[in-house]
Amino acid sequence: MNYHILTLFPEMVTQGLSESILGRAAKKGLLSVNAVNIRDYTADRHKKVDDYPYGGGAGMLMQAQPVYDAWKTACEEIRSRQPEELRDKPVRTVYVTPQGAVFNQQMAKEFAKEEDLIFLCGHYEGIDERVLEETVTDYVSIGDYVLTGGELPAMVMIDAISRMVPGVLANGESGETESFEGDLLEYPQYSRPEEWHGRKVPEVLLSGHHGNVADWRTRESYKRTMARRPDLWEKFDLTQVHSRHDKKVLAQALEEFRQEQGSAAETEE
Ligand code: 6GU
Repeated sequence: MNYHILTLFPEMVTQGLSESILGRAAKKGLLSVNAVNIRDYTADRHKKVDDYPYGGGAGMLMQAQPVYDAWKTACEEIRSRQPEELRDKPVRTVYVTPQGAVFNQQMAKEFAKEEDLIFLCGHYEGIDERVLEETVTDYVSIGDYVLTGGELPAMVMIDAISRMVPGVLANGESGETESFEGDLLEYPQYSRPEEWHGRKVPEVLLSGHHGNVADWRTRESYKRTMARRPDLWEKFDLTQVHSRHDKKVLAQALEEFRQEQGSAAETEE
């Protein structure tokens, strides 16, 4: 995966993506991060990249020319490496904006299939609409709140996309979280010591009984999702629970959830 990030703050992006798992993946050649400074492409002799919006209003807009020339240069570099049959396919260009579709795990998986991705990061009050019309294929947000620029959201998306690229996660780690892929929350986990601040690790995890451990984890995932993310639980497809055994585990989780809700309500009284 080759990322091309068009930004006024290239160091922010390169610094943020050079550590930990993504840094290791870059060293292995599984991904590359090409941060392009939009200011390097301005035709203005004072290196200006912004101007006032027509019609008035607060703030400044990024101008079309430098954005377009930075994008075109990235596209040409990508095209020069592509086989001829891909030349007609537009280069996937993501504009990170709170006005986009909200990013999720499914989108991370889809983007991970691309060989190259361009991220366009806005600043100030936005970017001249005309250059967006000519370059952007995907408008994507990371949630319903407003940030000062597109760099952090681009980094968030790049992190989520990269862990879905084969080989980026170490052996044993998997981008595919169990069989559910973001439908359910993860179960709680424990490491040594067996007792800490008077709190014991659940007995079943010390039992060595793999079947019971798996069932306990499934129940905890169900219960945690019911308690913390009722919106996710409502969408959870119960028809994917097939066997008699799996249905029993689900029924136990529902029962335990009801009991635990009951006792939590009592404590509040
Ligand atoms: Cl993608 N960009 C900006 N500037 N703010 C955001 C966002 C993106 N997603 C949520 N807030």
